[in-house]
Amino acid sequence: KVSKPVVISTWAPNQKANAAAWKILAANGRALDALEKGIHVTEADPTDQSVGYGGLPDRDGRVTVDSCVMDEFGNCGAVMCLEHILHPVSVARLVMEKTPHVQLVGEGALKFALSEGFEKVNLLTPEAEKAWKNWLKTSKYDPMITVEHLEERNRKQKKQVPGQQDNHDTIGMLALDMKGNLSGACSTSGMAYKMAGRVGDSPIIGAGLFVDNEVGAATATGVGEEIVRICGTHTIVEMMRNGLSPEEACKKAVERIVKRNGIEKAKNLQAGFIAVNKQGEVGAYSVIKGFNYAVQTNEGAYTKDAKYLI
Ligand code: SD4
Repeated sequence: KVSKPVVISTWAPNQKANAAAWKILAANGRALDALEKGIHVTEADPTDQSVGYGGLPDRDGRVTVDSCVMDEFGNCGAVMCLEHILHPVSVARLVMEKTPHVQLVGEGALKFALSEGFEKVNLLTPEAEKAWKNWLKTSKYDPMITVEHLEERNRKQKKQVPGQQDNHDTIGMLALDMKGNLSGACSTSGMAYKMAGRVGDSPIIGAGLFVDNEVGAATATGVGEEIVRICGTHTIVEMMRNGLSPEEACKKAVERIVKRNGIEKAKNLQAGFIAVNKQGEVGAYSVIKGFNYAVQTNEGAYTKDAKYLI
């Protein structure tokens, strides 16, 4: 039996994005339309410091955003290192729908967005600017750990570890619509205090997002470099094609990251995956404790802690 529609997002607070997507899914709308509306909620939310407005800047104080979409036909579009645009997911969609390309970066992406009528806005909130200025005091780039883990470690060490921050609230979102079609979308401001020009997994098809309408879809959050190195989401979709459940497939990708890094190093880095298959089954897995996700189905909305490997 197929459970549809279904929408799943990385991180529990993105339940609010699911709710916006659900309105479209429940009205027999297209998965891609639902995801775009859902992601808008998080992009506009100043309290999410890893996505769009309110996102933490790079080390030079610039908020640069990455986003991609992939639809049921295997079409895809992405923007990378885009500045001043509130809804990068919509620009990514237009790259897919209106250009002969799949990826636009930096200035070219901004030029395209402006030509499509997007307004130039300031994405740097006073809070994010303050956090950046505070970070400049140590300038220590340490994207490797989640707050929950850090707290646990601090409790053990009984001292503060300066310069570390929770970096992980990127929204990756997948939906199966009533017609049984799958799509996915992802949006992030990337790792806080990254080098200028740095792009992670989130706008990379096959790394931060992959959709195959015959099989399933997957998306990711966490340390993007690790996710790119194993082509995380493409790996997961291929695992599902070979018969693994979404959770088993996500676990396989996590295992590759841990194997590559070794357990000791992997203890200090987070990567989390979510997936949905053609039957509407969902699953997730992460490297370390602290990853959660939000799901909405006909049975209701819920959030859940992902299982983790180490
Ligand atoms: C990146 N994967 O740019 C993103 C970061 C992330 O929540 O997931 N933040 O590497």
